[in-house]
Amino acid sequence: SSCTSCNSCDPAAAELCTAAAEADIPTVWDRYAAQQPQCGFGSLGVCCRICWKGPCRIDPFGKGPQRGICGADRDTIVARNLSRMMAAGAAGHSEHGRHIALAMQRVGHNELPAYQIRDEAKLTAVAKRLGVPTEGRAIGPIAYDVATLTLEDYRNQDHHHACNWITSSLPKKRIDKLRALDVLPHNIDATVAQIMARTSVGCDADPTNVVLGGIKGALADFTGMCLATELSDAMFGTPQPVVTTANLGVIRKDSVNIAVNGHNPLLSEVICDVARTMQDKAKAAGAKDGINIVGICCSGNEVMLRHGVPLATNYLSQELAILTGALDAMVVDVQCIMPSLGEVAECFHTRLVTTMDENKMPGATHVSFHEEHAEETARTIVEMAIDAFTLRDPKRIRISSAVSKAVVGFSAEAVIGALAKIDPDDPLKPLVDNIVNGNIRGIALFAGCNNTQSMQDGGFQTIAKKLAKNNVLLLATGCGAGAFAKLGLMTPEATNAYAGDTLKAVLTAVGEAAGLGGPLPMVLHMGSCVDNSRAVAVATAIADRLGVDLHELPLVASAPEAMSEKAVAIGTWSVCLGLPTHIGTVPQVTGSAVVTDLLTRGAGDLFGGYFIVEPNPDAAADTLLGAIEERRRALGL
Ligand code: NFS
Ligand code: SF4
Repeated sequence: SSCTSCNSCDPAAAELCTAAAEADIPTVWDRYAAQQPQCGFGSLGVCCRICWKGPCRIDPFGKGPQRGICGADRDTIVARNLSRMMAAGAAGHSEHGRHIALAMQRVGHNELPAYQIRDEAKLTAVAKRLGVPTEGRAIGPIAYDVATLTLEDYRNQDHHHACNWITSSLPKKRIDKLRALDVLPHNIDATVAQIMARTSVGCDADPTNVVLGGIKGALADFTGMCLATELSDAMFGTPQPVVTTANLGVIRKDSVNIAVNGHNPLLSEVICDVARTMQDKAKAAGAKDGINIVGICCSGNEVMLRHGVPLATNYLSQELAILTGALDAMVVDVQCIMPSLGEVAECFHTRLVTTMDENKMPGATHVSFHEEHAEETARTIVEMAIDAFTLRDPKRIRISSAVSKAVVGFSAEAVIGALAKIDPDDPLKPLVDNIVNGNIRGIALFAGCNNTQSMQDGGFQTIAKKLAKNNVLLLATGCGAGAFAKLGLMTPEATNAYAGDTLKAVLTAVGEAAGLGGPLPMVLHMGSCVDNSRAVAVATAIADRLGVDLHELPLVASAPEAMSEKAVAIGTWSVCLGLPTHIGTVPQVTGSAVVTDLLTRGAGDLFGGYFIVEPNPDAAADTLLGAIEERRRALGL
C-alpha cells in the first residue's frame, strides 16, 4: 500500500501523512517535492564550493567549462567532495565513540553515579582482545584502562601504529592488505583532519589519491563504530533476543509518550532508567498506563535491542510521530534529527527537547546534558513530558493502528550463543556447515538510511524477501532494521512466510534450540548504525575459522536508501573490507568517470569489494544473488 503524497510503503506513514495534509503541516515529502528538480551539477558531484573564487561547476556535456577557476577538473572536484563526506561520516561515528569512551573512563573511576559496567563479561572480553590485563583486577580499573587505550586511537601520533580497534576487529589477512595499501588509520581524529587538509584548495588533485585518502577516513569510521558498539555493550549490556513491537502504533493514548531520537545511548539509557522510577507521577497526572518510552532512528535501535523499548519509526517518518497528537516529548541528542521538528512540535502540545550543547534546534527547549548530572537532567525531561501530557488536545489525537511484533537483539554474542545451543564446542560449525552445504547460500547485511528519492522502506522489503526466498541469511542495522521491524519482517511468521525451504529449516533449528519456540526472525536486528560492527564481528569469526579473508566469503551488503555522510563512510569501508556493496541511491559522483570506475570496478582489484549502484530493488536483489553465487564458485562450493 503506497500513498502518493508520502511515497512510503509504511502503512503508518500513509495514515499520518493524511493528518499532516489536513492540518496543513508540511512534511519531508512536501519539502522533497518543493525541491524538484534538484540541481543536476550537485547530483553529479561536479559543483565545487571549496573556496570563495567559486562556486564552480563543470559542464557535464563537455561544451562549457571543464575546469574550475583554480584549474580543478571534474575528477578532482568529485573526489574531493566524496572524501569530505567520508571524513564527516567518520567524525560523526567517532565523536559518538569518543563520548562513550570518555564516559567509561569516568565510570572506571566511579565518577558517574548514573552509569555502571552492566556487562562485566563483555568488558573482560574486550580487555583481553585489546591486551589490557584483567587477572585479579577489579572491574573499575579495567574499565578505565580499556577506555584509555581506546582513546589512544584518537591521539596516537605514530603513523606506523594502526588504531588498536581496527587491528583487533578484522582478520589478519585483511589488516595486512589494508596496511599494504596504506589505508589503515593510525589516529581517527588525525585521519579526519588530514582529509580536510588535503582536499582544501590547491592540495591533492589526483582523484585516485584523494579517494584513497577518503578510504582511510572510512576505515577510521569503522574503527569509531567498533569501539562505540563494544564499549556501549560493556556499559549498558550486550543485546540478547527480546520480543517487542514497532511502528507508530506504539504511541499510546493513555500513556505519557516520550520518544528518544538520535544516536547516543548515554542519554536514552538514563531516560529509560529514570522513567521507570516516575511511573506514579505520570499516573497521578492522568496517564493511567504510566510512561511509555518509544524510540526513533538509532537511539531507538539502541534501547530496543537492550531493553525491548518499542520502536516508533525510522528516519523518514520522524515528524509523523508528533502528528499522532499523543507524543508528549521528543528528546533528541545528535545526528539524523530533522531540523523541521521544532516547527511541527509547535503545532502540537509536544515538547521538543535538545540535550547536546553542540546540537540545538529552533523551536526546541534545550536541557543541557552532561553525564555527571544525567539523572537530574533525565528527571527534568520526564517531568516536562508529564506536564505536556496534561496539555494534549483530545480532538487532535490520532493513534495509529500500525504496529508489528518484532523479535530483535541479535548481537554477535547472541547469534553465536544461539548457535552454541546446537554445538557448544564449536558454535560456528552449524553456520559454516550450512553455508558450505548450500542450505544458506550467503549472508546479506542491510544497512543505512531512508531517502526521499525512493519509496520509504520499499527497497529493503523487496530485496530482503527475494534474498530470503533464495536462502540468504539476512542481518540488518540502522533505519534499514527499523523498516523491517515496522513491516513485521523481524518475526518467525515472516520466516515461515518468505524464507526459502533450506534457510527456513536452519532458522527453525537454531530458533528452537535457542528456546525461542520457533524459527529465528527472517531478518536479524543487530542494532544501530554503529552496530554494523557486529555484522563484521560475525563475518570475521567465520573468516578466521575457515582461514580465509572476508572478500572470499559469500557476504554482501545493501543500503537501498543510503542518505547520510555516515552511510557514505559505512558503504566505503564495507567495500574496503571486501564486500560487494549495493546502494540504491545514485551517489553524487557520476560526473567523474574516474571516480565512478574506481568505486565500482577498481576497488574490486584493490580490496575485493566494490559498489553496485542499482535503484531498482528487484534488479539489485538479482545482482546481489549473482555476487553471492560468484563467491561460492570461487570457493569451490
Ligand atoms: Ni545510520 Fe542512524 Fe538512520 Fe541513516 Fe541516520 S538514523 S546512524 S545515518 S538515517 S540509518
Ligand atoms: Fe572553484 Fe577551485 Fe575554488 Fe573549487 S577550489 S570553488 S573549483 S576555484
